[in-house]
Amino acid sequence: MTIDEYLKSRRAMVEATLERELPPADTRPAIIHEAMRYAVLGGGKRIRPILAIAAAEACGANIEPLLKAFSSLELIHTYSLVHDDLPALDNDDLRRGRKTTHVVFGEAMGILAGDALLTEAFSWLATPIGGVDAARQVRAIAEVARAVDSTGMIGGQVADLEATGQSLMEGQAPRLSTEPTGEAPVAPRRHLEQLQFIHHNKTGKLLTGSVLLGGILSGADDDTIATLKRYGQATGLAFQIVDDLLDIEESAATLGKTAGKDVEQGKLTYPALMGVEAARAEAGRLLGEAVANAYMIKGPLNYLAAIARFICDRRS
Ligand code: GRG
Repeated sequence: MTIDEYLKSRRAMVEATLERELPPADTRPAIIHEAMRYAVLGGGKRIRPILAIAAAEACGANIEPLLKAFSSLELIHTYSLVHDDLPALDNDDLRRGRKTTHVVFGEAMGILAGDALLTEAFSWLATPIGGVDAARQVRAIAEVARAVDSTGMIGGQVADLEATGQSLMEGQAPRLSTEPTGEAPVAPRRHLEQLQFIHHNKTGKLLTGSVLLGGILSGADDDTIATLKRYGQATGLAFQIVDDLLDIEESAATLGKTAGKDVEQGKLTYPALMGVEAARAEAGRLLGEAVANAYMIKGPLNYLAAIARFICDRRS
């Protein structure tokens, strides 16, 4: 199976699970369930559940009974997108090639749909799974919770807001290496550290948590979990650097979301701090690290390396 066939088939499993398990749109009160379904079932690469599936398969698990737990990752991810697009945060009206949830359903419903998706996710995670003992499942749930709490994804988002405000206040909006001088910017050490903290927490922890969810629910041993964690961290950081590069290089039509926003908002990003070429090189180095760790897992079906490559080569 090629990586494209693999991604297509696993994405179909996730889509079917989301479609089946989300409350029907006419569940009372209908508007919140319509908004939840609109937000979740509107496209998206489904990378996080696919990473969990791939980790579980690399560990030799039968993924069928685990699909509901894995698909909960997409609910968490979608909630973060819905809230990030709200007027108080990014104030965006385009996501996954469609109007954002709050634009269609109103701001209050955007807030509540995000809240409901996060809660629904933990309900899916806590649903008993045949063949998985309760202690292992509790450990997996705690891992996902830590990935997105105030020391994880939310902490990363807060640090991002602080950094954006700070660079604007100091009149230090990062300078791009694509400016006419062609010179690569010199990244102050403080900014690089801050940027690593933001990316590690805001994006990296949920991606790593997805891989760990797959490993833990499969009953992987501690060494394998540690390898999966290194794979997830390298892949997660590479994912965000590529996202930063795509924001500069691609159009809104290709991305399905507003392009060029990072520069407009004076955001701390890898290309802004170190230049496009150095950012691309760093993504390549991280890809190497991810692939090396992926190959250390000797399961029967291992697409982890191919997924890391897909993440680095993607155009949206
Ligand atoms: C809870 C408000 C709030 C924010 C948390 C994750 C996050 C922080 C905000 C979402 C917006 C953002 C730019 C996140 C960075 C991670 C990222 C590149 C998300 C896009 O993920 P993809 O490419 O999107 O997997 P699709 O649409 O394919 O699911």
